Amino acid sequence: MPLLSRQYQLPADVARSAMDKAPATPGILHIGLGAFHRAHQAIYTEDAMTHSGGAWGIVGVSLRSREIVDDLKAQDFLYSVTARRAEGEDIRVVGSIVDALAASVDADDVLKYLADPTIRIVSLTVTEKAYGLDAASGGLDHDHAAVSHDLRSPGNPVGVIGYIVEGLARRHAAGEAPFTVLCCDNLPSNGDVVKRLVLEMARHRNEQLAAWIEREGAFPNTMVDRIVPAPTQDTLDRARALLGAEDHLALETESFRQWVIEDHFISGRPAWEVAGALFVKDVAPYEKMKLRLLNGAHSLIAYLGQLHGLEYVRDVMAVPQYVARIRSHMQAAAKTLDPVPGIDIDGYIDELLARFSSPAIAHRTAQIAMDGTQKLPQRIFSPALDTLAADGEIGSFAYVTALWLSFVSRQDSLNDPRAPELLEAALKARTVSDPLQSFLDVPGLFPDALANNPFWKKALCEQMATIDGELSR
Ligand code: CS2
Repeated sequence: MPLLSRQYQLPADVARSAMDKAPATPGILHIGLGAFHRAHQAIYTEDAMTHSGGAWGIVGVSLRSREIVDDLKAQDFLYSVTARRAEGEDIRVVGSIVDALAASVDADDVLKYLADPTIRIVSLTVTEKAYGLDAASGGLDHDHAAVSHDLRSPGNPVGVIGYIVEGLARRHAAGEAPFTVLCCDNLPSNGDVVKRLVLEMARHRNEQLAAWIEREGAFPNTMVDRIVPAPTQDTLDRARALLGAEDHLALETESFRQWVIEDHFISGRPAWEVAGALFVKDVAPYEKMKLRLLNGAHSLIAYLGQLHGLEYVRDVMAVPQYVARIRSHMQAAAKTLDPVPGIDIDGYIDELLARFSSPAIAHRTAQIAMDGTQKLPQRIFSPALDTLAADGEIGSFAYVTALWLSFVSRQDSLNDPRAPELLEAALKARTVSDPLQSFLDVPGLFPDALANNPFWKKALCEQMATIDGELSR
């Protein structure tokens, strides 16, 4: 079986715009080569270049995995994305990535690209936990391994913030303009968050660098959305059948995609709007809506699924009583939102329920259940605090949190950067008269305003009892 490459003759029914042109000149360096970027921004960028031109080829950097970089190189940086719907599927080959580097072995090349003024945008999808954000202070977490390394050794960074600061420092020293930093992770005010971390690390090196970044830099906020399950052997098998070639990087996704971006770029940007991106002055209402409705409901679905032995999101959506609960959770979360220009929230909720239910998408509840400590603050705790402040009904937020704690309590190992503390709290909870308190006592697990709120604790206790009842039935 041939490997997907520029030489390979694709079957006539596979969209191949990428392969008919020479690779674009690099203009973007993207850190985080996971499935989401390749099925979202890489496609918007390719479509923007196809319609409006521009030298916006993507240099992909992987901070951890070398395998993905080796696979991209072996396939001339090409890979396929299949958008799956109940009624059918569309496969296309994407070619907007033009180079790939593994930071663990190519650090010097990554830094050379970052210093090169032809790179005008540095975009990021590294997951919530990679930033080294201290949720309580909003600043850098000095205990985060990459943060503490990069504060000590700024010239040889290993973490995402360290790379950005070193790249900007080189631009500053050379008298060049900074690059725009475009965060595409599911964090509220993601651009503002990254800006604060970058400024803090830059200030640690020298005040002038920080002042220059603050004055000249740009960190637009964004809201990104596309459900992209981690690829499986089935994904690869189906791509092989459609392509007639091996594609070790094949992805499957839903056909829906959305991207809302603040239009603040220092040295231009691709015409992403021609590919459907929405440029706005203020992303905050869109971001809040997406994090609290889509991602919040996703966490609810994930822990329900994990506790009830349901492997995929669509399996949870096949149980009517769960769907009712998911809808009512989204309705509770919707009460905490600001008006979102151009969006009817009830319609948005219906659309989310349809997306989650799609039989064509195999999205593992285990995938979403990972990293709860990094996800629940913006998805569940923030709307819970807003609801408490408005004297509203917090039961649903307490229910999701109680599901998460029940899930944690039933695991021997966890995929979460705070796994040791969580597992220790779970162990302690088994032996004390007030089990919930062992979780509430873990420093920074909940915002103080929640951990110390008697109504929250009472609601959590009630929901824990409800869940124990549900699980013993
Ligand atoms: C999911 C997200 O894994 C998760 O936590 O909630 O990855 C979700 O699929 C995307 O944000 C959808 O845009």
